[in-house]
Formats: sequence, structure tokens, C-alpha cells
Amino acid sequence: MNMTVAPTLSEQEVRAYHDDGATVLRGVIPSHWLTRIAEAIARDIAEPGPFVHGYPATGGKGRFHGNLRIWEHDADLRDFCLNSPLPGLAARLLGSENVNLLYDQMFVKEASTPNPTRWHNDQPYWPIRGWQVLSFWLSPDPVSRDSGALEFIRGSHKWHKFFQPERFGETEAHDDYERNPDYLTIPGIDAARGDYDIVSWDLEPGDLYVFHALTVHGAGGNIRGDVRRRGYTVRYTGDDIHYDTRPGTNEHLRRPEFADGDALTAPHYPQVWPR
Ligand SMILES: O=C(O)CCC(=O)C(=O)O
Repeated sequence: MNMTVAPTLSEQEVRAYHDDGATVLRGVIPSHWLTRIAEAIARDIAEPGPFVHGYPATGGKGRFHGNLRIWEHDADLRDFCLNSPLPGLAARLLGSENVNLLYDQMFVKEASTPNPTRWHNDQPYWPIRGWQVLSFWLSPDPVSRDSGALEFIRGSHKWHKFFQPERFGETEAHDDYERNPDYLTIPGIDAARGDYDIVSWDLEPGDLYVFHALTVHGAGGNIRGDVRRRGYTVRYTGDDIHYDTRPGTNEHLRRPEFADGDALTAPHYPQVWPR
């Protein structure tokens, strides 16, 4: 593949991302990358990087392993974030001249980890403002509803709402996250699922979800006893994104080197497109 040209996406795929705030891209990650990601996940579980957050399974025998900014110390993940098909896809989907890496994150639900991922949207966690920001999410495992496929509320990015972050991975919400008085409380979506346009897709290795940073999403637990769900996500920004020092963001994602309104620049946010 010519890595200086964005991989081809259909008009329909690009439109689905913009209109719905989430879509699925099939067969875009070659297997050699998936092998390297799976190895990197094994390394991070064995010897976690500094931002690890793990949760025991609630009533199961698995574990929910989470970590972020792993690309900063793992050469394979750095190569993937910078040199895989993702940056070109992000440029096309964001409609941006330039693309920068925001950060990467792992969400590994081992077999028999019934912990759901609570409904949330991502941008409230992130110290940035602007519209051109998305995530790709993939797994080296086949992913199905009962192993923790992600669910999205179609069109919810256009609500333009910032919901108060909560800590992840535990069954009950904990209110120990820094509060932002402008953030809203997430509605009780599971109690009224019929009121929302919820979409989800099973994935095969090589497929991706792509979703906007304001799209409300969540996931069930991995109630399968026989498969892992090794989720890995990479977030990218476009030209209209600037650093934001508002309260309520994830402290592990803040960068004291940046002032409110700064453009995102290397080395913390490397430019990945054009290469
Ligand atoms: O993998 C999960 O369970 C959650 C993923 C997620 O919320 C994200 O990538 O923003």
C-alpha cells in the first residue's frame, strides 16, 4: 500500500461517520499489525505502563485491564499509531489537512468478565476543544454482542453534550472524578433503551469501529467463557482541535507543557498525516 495516499473509503462510509457519529470499516487492518498489537497487549498486561487501571471481574473470573498512552514506550504500538493505515483514514474521515495523534488506550476484557463499560462520551475526558477528533477501535479477537461489542447511540455526537466522566470498569458509578459544573449527567440509557437509536456491529479481526469523540457509547461485559476481548483504540485530531484546560478532564491526559488554546504539536501529539 502507498502510505502517502489516504486509503480508499467510500462516500457512504464517510457520510455514515459524519451523519451517525459511528460506523464500521471492514477488513482494513492487515494481520501483521494485529499480531504486533496482540503481542504489545500481552507485554502491557505482564508489565503495565504507568497509567494502568485494572478491575477484577464483577461476579466472574476474568479481569478488565485498561491502560493509556502506551505508544509512548512501546515501539510496536508507536509504529502502528504513526505508520499503519489509520492516519490516512483519519485524514479522510476528519476532512483535515493535518492529523495528529492524541493518544492510544487498551480495554481488555478477559473471558468471563461481565463488567459493562458504562455509557459515556469521550471528549469530556480529554483536554481539547474542537470538532475534528475521532477514535478507531479494533481487536485481534472476533467481537460479538456477548463478548463486549461496543454500542453507539446513532447521531448523539450532534447533541453537542458533554457528560460528566466517571471512573471506568466498575459496576457502580463513583463520583470521585473531578466535576465540571458545565457537564451534564448521563441519562439512564439502559432503563430506556427503546428511546434511543442504538447501533452495534460484530467485528472480525481487521475490522474497525470509528466514532466521533462526542458519540455516546458503551459496551456489555464479556460473558463468554472461551474468548478474550482485547480492545485497542487510537484517537486522532484534525486542524480545528486546540488544547483546553477546563476542569473535569482525565489527569493522565493533561499536558502541563500546553496552555489553553495551543495547537497540538509534537512530541506529545506527533503529526501523523501528511506523513
Ligand atoms: O472497549 C471498551 O469497553 C470501551 C471503549 C471506549 O469507551 C472507547 O474506546 O472510547
